[in-house]
Amino acid sequence: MTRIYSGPLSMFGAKVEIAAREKGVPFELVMVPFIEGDHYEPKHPEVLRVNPVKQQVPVLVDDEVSLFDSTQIFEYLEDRYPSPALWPRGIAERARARQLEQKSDEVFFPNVIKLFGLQEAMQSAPAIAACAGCARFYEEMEGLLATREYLAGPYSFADIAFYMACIFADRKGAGMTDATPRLLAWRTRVGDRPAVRAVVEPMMRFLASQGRGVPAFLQR
Ligand SMILES: N[C@@H](CCC(=O)N[C@@H](CS)C(=O)NCC(=O)O)C(=O)O
Repeated sequence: MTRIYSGPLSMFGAKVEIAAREKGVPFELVMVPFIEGDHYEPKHPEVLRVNPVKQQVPVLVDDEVSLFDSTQIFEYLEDRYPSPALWPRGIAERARARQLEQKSDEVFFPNVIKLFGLQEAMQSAPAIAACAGCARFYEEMEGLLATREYLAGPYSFADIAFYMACIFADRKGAGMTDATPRLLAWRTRVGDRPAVRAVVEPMMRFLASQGRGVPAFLQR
């Protein structure tokens, strides 16, 4: 049985869980301990075994492989469970989709990470710059959606990654607005998928149980 180690507020773990659900992979979800200050402590022994230097979730373990990093795990899931495909078919389309998935994590999301530490200083120059970085990225995605329903054409890992990043951006004060109507419609389309709801709803319940804000668009 495949095991996915994640955390109750891990956006990277949620990416992996959504992908596994989309592909119908039978898996056991192990939620690692989570403490105040949003740290995952004490580290789970399997996380330490598989990811000893970074000590981060998500981690995936099955009979054959043990992996860390959500993007690496996406690649494994696609190879191991090719259907339904979550990368487009053509080589060029796949390359573009992979780049989008990586940009979501490494171009868009770093703005959100900056905002984590600036919640009491949202009018400061670095917070304004981070929000502007998010807004620029939303505009770029809005442009892509002029000709397609999903970021890379068919629904893909790129949508999963960016949807989760958008939830955290919204929580931290850099949510999308009416300036990007196609992106708002995309968010509804992705958020309505059963695999996405199955992962996001418990995460929002966890936030609510802690008295923490749930993005307005997820308050069903
Ligand atoms: N690039 C990694 C990032 C993973 C990551 O940042 N994980 C966070 C939780 S979302 C973590 O485990 N942090 C360690 C901690 O908070 O103690 C991935 O895509 O999986």
